[in-house]
Amino acid sequence: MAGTYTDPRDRSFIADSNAKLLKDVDADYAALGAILSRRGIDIDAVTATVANFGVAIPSWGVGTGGTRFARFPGKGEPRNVFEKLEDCAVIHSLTGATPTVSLHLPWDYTEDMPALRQRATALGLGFDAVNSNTFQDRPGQKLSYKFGSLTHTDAAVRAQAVEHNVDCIRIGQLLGSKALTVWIGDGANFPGQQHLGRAFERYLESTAKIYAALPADWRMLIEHKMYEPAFYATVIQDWGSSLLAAQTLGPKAFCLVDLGHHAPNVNIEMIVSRLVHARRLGGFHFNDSKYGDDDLDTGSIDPYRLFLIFNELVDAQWRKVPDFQPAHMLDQSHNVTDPIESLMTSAIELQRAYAQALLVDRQVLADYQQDNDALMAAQTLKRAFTTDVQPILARARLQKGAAVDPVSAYRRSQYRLACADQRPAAQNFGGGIV
Ligand code: LRH
Ligand code: MN
Ligand code: MN
Repeated sequence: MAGTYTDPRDRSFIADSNAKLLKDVDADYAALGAILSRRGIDIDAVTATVANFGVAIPSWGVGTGGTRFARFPGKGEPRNVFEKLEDCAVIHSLTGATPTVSLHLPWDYTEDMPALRQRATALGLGFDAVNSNTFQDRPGQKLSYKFGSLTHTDAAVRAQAVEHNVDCIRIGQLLGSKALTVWIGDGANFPGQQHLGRAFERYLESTAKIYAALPADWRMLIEHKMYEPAFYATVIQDWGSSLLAAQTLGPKAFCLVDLGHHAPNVNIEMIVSRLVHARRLGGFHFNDSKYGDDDLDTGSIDPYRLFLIFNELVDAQWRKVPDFQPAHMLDQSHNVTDPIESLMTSAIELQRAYAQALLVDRQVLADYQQDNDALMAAQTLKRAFTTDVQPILARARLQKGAAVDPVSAYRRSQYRLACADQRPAAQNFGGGIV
């Protein structure tokens, strides 16, 4: 294949890549089906549910990320939002799991948003939440966010930040988006720098103005983060502040959980459970981490934690929590891998955790919990987690016309090499560092 480029989105290319794997997929699926049926589980029902799962690709994730020290650009990176969409379409064609894109403004701003929407539709993509950005100054901006945005002491800076968020809603409407994600880096680097209470009050005052501009069928997703760039106190540092804000703002405000935004060892599945209880779980930024907001590939460090989060989500579905529709989005930074490969792998890891969580026998678990049988309750979760659900994932992809082995098919297509020819290196690529 060396030197030959094939469009990885081409149906016949995907079918051809799958052809030699079909026999194994069938055999593995039948074997797992038999195991699950002994546990009283209908494998086809699990496969159908997993096939329905979708996660949004962050537009900023398809370019190589970086750290505060350096960025090592990869060859053939997208240079603008249209090229980012092309990469997102590759990811979706090969995985069948990423039908939407989450944009970041102004990084992804283009004069012709309707054209962007048209291109997305042609590629079979839609738009999930739009993200506002008041954590950095853009060229030519009137007032600086150096000392904050929505919580700045100067009302004029706050007004500018509010206006940007309202603009994001307007742009999102042009794209068919239904949610605005607000993350601010506002906070303090020194004790005493900021009045902790007043800063939060200013946040509520500013976000109330953004909230007032939300269309009836929109949600506002409030994203908390413990620290960085504010290293002493961040205004929306935890799910408590986020929930307080959401409850103060009104029924269209929800909390967004970015997995990397907590102290090490924090029990994130418990936070998820509490937000489900409060009916304010708005969505996720999925990634993985070892230390802080590492933005590593989902499931690459602690897959059991990911499973336990999905266990809470499936439990909420099982208990029929009303109006339960959290947004699933990735938020990762790829420094040493091809971003397309990382994003495909991450989407699959989410499906894996979901499939495993669907295997938990919830009634049996509830009974062990009722009887305080700690060992068997834990084993009930472990049995689901240690089941190799790969055949379910492969079959779900096949059913959607996607690739059984997305990374192999992608490499075989030589897509990145073709991009390297067609996309000479850009000088400035926005995004992916935070
Ligand atoms: C902040 C964050 C937030 C930003 C993105 C680029 O750390 O998680 O979601 O919008 O990174
Ligand atoms: Mn995030
Ligand atoms: Mn982050």
